[in-house]
Amino acid sequence: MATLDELKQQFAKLTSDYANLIATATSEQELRKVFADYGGAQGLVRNLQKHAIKTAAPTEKRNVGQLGNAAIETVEREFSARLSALEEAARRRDLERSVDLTLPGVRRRLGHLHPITLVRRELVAIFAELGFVVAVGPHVETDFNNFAALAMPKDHPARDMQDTFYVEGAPDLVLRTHTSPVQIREMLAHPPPVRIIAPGACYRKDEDPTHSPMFHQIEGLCVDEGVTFADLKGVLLHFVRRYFGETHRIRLRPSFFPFTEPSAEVDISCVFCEGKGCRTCKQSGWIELGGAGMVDPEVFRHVNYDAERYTGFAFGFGLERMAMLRYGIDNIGRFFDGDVRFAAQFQS
Ligand code: 2U9
Repeated sequence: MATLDELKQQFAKLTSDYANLIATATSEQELRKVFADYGGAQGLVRNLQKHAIKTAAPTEKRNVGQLGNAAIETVEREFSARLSALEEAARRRDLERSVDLTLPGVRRRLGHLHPITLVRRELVAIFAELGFVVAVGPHVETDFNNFAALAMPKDHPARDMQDTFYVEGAPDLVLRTHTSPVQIREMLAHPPPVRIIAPGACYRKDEDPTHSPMFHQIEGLCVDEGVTFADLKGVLLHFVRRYFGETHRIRLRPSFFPFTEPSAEVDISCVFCEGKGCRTCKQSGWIELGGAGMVDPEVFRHVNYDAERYTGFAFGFGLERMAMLRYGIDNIGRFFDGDVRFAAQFQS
């Protein structure tokens, strides 16, 4: 049996070895291993304490136990202190290698609105000032809404003018070839007066520098008692002046559409040469913008409107064409190839 002094020295030797080991431990894992070896339930300090108590004289057991407890307390206190020091060092290392808080932040790149969206919003705002309300409809339409109600029955030659996408296995369904079916839906749902503007995507089997199989139109329709061709001219002129500038003029040339009578092509004074004559307008001073006309009474019959009492005008523009003229874009494909550098140029 060792004396109390000898035991004191043995505990002191263990805690001193322990202190040296934890001072050189460089990771939490290493530190915990040293702690377990000395201060753990099966560690050197506790084993010595257990053995000393077992072999001590009954009157010494209490003193021997206290010596062991003091050594264990030292081991635990030094473990906590060293653990905090290691954590603090790791935090400081992290801070040093991460962000320099004095540097300016990285500016996030924002997305851009597509030029077609910009044009659509601007046109809708101009027509809203004149009391036109936006109407929308599905892109997959019935034969009736897309053709028949617009005075284009099955055998009508006008259907050959449009190369239509049909829905496979559903001969009565098509991808709408214009936004006119939106107006048909609106008239079937509401009695006159109506004053609506229908912007949206349309589909035709066309593809070249000025045509895309998916494109966008904006069509307007105004039906009431006493609506005249003069009202149509006034609305078109107001729109052109607001959108392209006060100095622009319009010209209406006789044309034909199955759903309007009379019908007209709408030209504007050339946006590039202001009507003087240039390559784009082929020296004519005029550029074609879209079509317009008075709604054919045949259309009114299909939507159960009284064609004796009501008259109406309608017009249609291509949004891509409008954007090409406004921004000087020469190829319609640019709108659809998804290049953000293209869209970024038109942000207002
Ligand atoms: C109803 C009745 C009549 C809409 C009209 C046009 C003339 C027209 C196209 C020209 C090429 C648009 O730019 S484009 O893609 N449109 O020429 N559209 S009158 O007439 C309607 C519409 C709806 C019920």
